[in-house]
Amino acid sequence: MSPVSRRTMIRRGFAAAAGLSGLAVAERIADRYGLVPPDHGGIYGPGETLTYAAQRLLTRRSLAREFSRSQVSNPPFANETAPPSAQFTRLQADGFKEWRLAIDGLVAQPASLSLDDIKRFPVRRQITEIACEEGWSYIAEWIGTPLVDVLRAAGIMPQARYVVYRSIQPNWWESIDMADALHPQTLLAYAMNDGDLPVTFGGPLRLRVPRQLGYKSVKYITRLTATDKLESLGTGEYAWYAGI
Ligand SMILES: Nc1nc2c(c(=O)[nH]1)N[C@H]1C(S)=C(S)[C@@H](COP(=O)(O)O)O[C@H]1N2
Ligand SMILES: [Mo]
Repeated sequence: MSPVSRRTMIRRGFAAAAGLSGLAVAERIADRYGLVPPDHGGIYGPGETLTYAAQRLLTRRSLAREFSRSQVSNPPFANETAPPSAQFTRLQADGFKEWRLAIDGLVAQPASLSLDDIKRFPVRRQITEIACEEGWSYIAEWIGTPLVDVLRAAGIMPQARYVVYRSIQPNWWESIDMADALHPQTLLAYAMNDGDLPVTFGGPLRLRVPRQLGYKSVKYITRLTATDKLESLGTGEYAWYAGI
């Protein structure tokens, strides 16, 4: 080996090592400030940590863009979902009177809320864009209760770090951190564009998380669980943190 190429190799080695330790340092700092996302392991892990940490430092309180009424998409574009189950059809036949949202985990008062219970909380309306990771999006007005109000009423505990939310659709769930769970734009949405939330758009109840990609806005939700650690990341095809 000639001395030159050897020096080159050493330099490259240093560069690689510096790059790696840069990531390692970033990870340590992220960890200290609670900025490590739950999918930090694996080959995309360091990248996920940097994305999440950078977004959270910059955007913990930032707002998703809201639009004017004239910008609402007509017609909106619904993603395809699996056909609702027999259980869903039964609930639908009854006008969703028996629909319940369970709230459990790290809350002082676990609860089971009907849609009417949820509608008694403060109402917030917002016109935001929902963007699918596949590239399409639409703008709609969503009407519902800020998730934060329901969590506070249930006595969310300070140890809670995430809220897991599940759909009546089997094996469909996601989770968000407290920055999104307590964020004023995160809604338990039961209405859309001045009508009830249509089933194709997640009715009777959907979590709208407008600061993240569409797959975090789970349709037909029946259960919220506050937790300090995630046993599973969710439906899981994509990154856990999908901030936009
Ligand atoms: N229960 C449930 N929620 C879901 C989905 C689903 O298939 N089932 N699809 C997700 C995805 S990938 C996207 S992009 C949005 C699409 O929302 P839309 O149907 O209102 O367009 O819903 C999300 N929520
Ligand atoms: Mo999507």
